[in-house]
Amino acid sequence: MSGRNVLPTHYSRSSTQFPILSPNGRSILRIREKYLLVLVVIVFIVFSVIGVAFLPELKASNVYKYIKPADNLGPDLLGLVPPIESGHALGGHDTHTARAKFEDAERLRAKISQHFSYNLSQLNAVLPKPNENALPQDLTEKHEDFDDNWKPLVLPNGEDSDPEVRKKRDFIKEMMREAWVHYKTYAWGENELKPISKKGHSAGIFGTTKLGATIVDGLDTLFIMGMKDEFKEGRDWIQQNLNFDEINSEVSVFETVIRFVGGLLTCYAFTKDDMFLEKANSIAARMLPAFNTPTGLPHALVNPSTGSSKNYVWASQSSSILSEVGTLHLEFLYLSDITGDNTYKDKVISIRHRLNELPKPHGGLYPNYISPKTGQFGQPHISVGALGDSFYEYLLKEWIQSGGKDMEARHMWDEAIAAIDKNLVQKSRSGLTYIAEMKYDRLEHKMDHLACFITGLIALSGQSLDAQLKNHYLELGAQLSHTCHESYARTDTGIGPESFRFTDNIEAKAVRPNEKYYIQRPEVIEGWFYMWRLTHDNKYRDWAWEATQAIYKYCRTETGYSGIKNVYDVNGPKDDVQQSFLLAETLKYLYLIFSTDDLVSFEEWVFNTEAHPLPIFGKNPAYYKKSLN
Ligand code: DMJ
Repeated sequence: MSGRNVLPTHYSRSSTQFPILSPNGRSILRIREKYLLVLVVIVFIVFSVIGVAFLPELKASNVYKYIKPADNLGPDLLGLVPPIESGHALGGHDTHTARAKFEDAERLRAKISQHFSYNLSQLNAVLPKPNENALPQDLTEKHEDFDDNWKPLVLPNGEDSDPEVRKKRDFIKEMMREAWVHYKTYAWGENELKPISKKGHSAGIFGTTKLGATIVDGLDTLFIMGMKDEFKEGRDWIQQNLNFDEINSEVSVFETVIRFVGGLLTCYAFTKDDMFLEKANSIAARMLPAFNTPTGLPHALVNPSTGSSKNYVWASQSSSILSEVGTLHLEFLYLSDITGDNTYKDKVISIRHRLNELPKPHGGLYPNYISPKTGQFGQPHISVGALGDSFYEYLLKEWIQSGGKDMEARHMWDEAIAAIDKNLVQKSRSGLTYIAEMKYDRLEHKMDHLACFITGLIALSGQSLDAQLKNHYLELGAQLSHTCHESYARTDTGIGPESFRFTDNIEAKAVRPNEKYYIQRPEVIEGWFYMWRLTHDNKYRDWAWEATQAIYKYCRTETGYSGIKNVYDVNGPKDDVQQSFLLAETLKYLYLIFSTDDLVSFEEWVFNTEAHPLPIFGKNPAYYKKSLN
């Protein structure tokens, strides 16, 4: 068949009827019409280009700006339509018209609701477009209310009105006192205590020097608990002894920042004692050589005295670790903002921009390894537990710390949580919700104790979203908290293991011998702390109390607290280490669960990953600018 007969005959009209094509496919437009048509097309193209390029409301970058007001459109519109009951009030000479008017209004209201209910909730979840300039160069400059006249903090006592709750809180305070006294007796100035051997202990992360890690890490907890004498002896030790300048062994940049710099900054914010700020500043300065890499992504270890730095030999391809490069921000931002020295802030903001710009698996997941040479992700291992955890944590907390201004951080958090929710959140056979890990796109059905921190933060982040997402994240946080509790409840000691798995036969239980230990980690309790503050559901206090008793029963020795090697064995061996984060985090979160919410309130404070509360910009007078001498 020839082309001539392919087209149906109705295309073969006379020219007077504006034919487009002749049966042989050739144009039969008249020359004048052709010009006219071409002109119309050109005008259309020119206007489109001008519109997109120059009219602000058509710019792609402004779509967010217009989505945001749009999220109020429905409620605003509905607000303009008075409720039907108001029709009665109109009455008067034209009740009938008024009634009809309000019936119309009611129909409109119903229609809008029906039409918008889904879309509105989606739009409400869309936050303004992240913008690199969204984080002001210096937050404190924009703050007019707070100045050097802020007063050292007088903490509320936080006592609950219920005497039973007060008793439990006192019990936890007594555990803190014991941990402190035994450390003081047997290991004062050492990093940690070996409670059974009755001597000092130092993990590799602290190098070979005695840095008093337990003192620095535990000090703000003493302050919160009102243990003034102990606080004073710790403060004096720091003043006289804490000095990183001469340390000639490698220390962990991440651990130093979260425990030492973080702990000192909190003590400064609590007390306004310049000594704390000066120490924090000089220790942070000793970490800076680790950032001298081709990309500015820091190495894991630095020698504070020589400035040489390197990564762990065990890290895949000598990479840096996601949770380590991504968990310096709260401390460095606060330090820069209050001292006016932007060195620290520039480093961490540049890390975050870099991570933000990288293509991410599944649209918002971040592999655990990243090369400081190339800035590219390494092995595609993804985890909300070990190696990944606090990177995610700090995205949300940076946004909180900035008083809601740091939209880049918020956007990255929202994207990450959506991707975690979609790709990693799983249900076990019996319906337990958990977060799996991912390796080369395959799920590993294991959840670390470390990952349980995220339960509360997911719920917390939903608070600023629309009702649908708020409920979803609150529910997800609650379900995950429940699973983390199950990992405790399904052991013989009532304490949860380092990691737990989900198989056809096992749920929320450790499988391998090297997953069964407990080293006084806080994350499960930390999750309950957030859930308690958000819901005031007593089950979180009940769970926290069960955990307190279990830790007391199985970790306590005559001379301090120890980790245990097997949570499924009530007579199992102890590991003979009292971790500094027992004092910094675990006992602090427990104590706060049994306190009123105004003791270190969420309005003014954001907890760093080591549970050191840092001030929130614009909300807390301790976020102000100060010049160091
Ligand atoms: C702490 O040092 C911090 O919570 C860190 O983010 C993770 N590991 C320990 C406690 O488990």
